[in-house]
Amino acid sequence: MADVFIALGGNVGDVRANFEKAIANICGMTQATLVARSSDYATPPWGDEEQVRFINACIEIETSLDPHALLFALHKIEKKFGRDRANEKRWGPRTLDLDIIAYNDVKLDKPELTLPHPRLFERPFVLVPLSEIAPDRVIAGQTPRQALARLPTAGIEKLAPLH
Ligand code: A4P
Ligand code: MG
Repeated sequence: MADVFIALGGNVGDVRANFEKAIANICGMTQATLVARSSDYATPPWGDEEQVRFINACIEIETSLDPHALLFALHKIEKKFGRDRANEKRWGPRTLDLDIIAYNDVKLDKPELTLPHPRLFERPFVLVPLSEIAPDRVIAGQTPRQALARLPTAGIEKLAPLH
C-alpha cells in the first residue's frame, strides 16, 4: 500500500460539495482508504490573481494503485466534476483540480507526472491544509511546517465543517 497526499482545489461552482463527492469518488475508484482529511480553506488566488478566491483542502489516502494509474483516475474524476482542460488557461478558474503532492517517497520527473509536486513548496494554499494533517512528514527533504514558516499566509481562512 502506498501513502499518498492529494491536494484539492477549485473556484467554480459548489466547490465544497464537490470536494465531498470527489473524495468519495477517489476512495471508490482507487480502492483507497481515507487516512486523513484537512479542513476546507478559502485562499486568495495564486498565479493569476484576477479571479475569485479558491477553496483548498488536502487528503491522505492509502492505495494500491501505482502513481500513473492514480493520476489517470484523478483526471477522470476532475472531468466528471466539469473540468474542461481544453478550454482553461494555466492557473485560471476551475471546478476541481486534483494534484498528487507526494506518493510514498517516490521521485519522478516527467511532464505528465512529477513527484513530489514541483510547486508544492511555493504554495501556501497547499501547505496550509497539508500542515494540518501531516506537519512533520518529510517531503523532498523538508516538512510542510518548515516550508510554510517561510511563506505569507495572509488571507487564508479556515472554514467551519459543512455538517
Ligand atoms: N502533472 C505533473 N505532475 C503532477 C502531479 N504531481 N499531480 C501534470 C497532478 N498532475 C501532475 O495539470 C497539468 C498537468 O500536470 C497534468 O496534465 C498532469 O499530467 P493542471 O492541473 O492542469 O495544472 P496547471 O493548471 O497547468 O498547473 P499547476 O501548476 O498544476 O497549477 P494548478 O495547481 O492546477 O493551478 N490559487 C489558489 N489559492 N488555490 C488553487 O487551488 N489553483 C490554481 C491552478 C491556480 N491558483 C490557485 C489554485
Ligand atoms: Mg494541477
